[in-house]
Amino acid sequence: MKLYYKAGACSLASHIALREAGVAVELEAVDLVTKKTAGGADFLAVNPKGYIPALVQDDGTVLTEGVAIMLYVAGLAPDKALAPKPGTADYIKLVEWLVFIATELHKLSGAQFSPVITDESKAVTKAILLRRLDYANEALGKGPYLLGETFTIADGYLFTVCSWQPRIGHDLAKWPNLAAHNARVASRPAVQAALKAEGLI
Ligand SMILES: N[C@@H](CCC(=O)N[C@@H](CS)C(=O)NCC(=O)O)C(=O)O
Repeated sequence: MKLYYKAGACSLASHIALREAGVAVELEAVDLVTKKTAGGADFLAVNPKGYIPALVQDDGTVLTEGVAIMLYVAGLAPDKALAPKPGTADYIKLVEWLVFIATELHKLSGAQFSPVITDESKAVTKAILLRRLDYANEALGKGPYLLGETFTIADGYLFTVCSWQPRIGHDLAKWPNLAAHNARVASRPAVQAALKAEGLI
């Protein structure tokens, strides 16, 4: 399998899921401005949506959208319990977290990096983001993970979006539960391996 990624971007969550699942993966970086892959290919031919992550399966099938990729990867390694059994109340809770992280934390944080969004708009979305982070901090509580005792794909995703916060002027120390979660997830061997492979540590 091949994961198209950008170091430290949202694709890190898919990368963490793959490492946690123990799935062998080849990585290829993408320049998100030129839409060229590190190998010089046209990334738009892989994902016409032009964004990462994109996962190319061994049979050539291309899967996009981080949440879909993470759920797919969790399904490849049921023994790793990266997602609860589909249809259970815990599974729905997982989906609730994944959607919240994707549509609230990920997108509101991503807007802060945009070169085209005005400072005025950024200030508005930042205020909403701060409220969402307050909520995540409260709902997570002591955890240790979002669903309780067991690490799931949502934890790798929360870790990824929280790792961006200092770069947009948010000290994670403001949210002690998120800060503790971030450190806890960072210490996992699979996460260390993903960070190392992306050149982040
Ligand atoms: N809906 C997509 C969004 C992915 C996304 O926002 N990717 C960003 C990096 S974190 C990106 O590639 N942006 C470049 C672009 O949109 O042109 C998902 O959840 O996977």
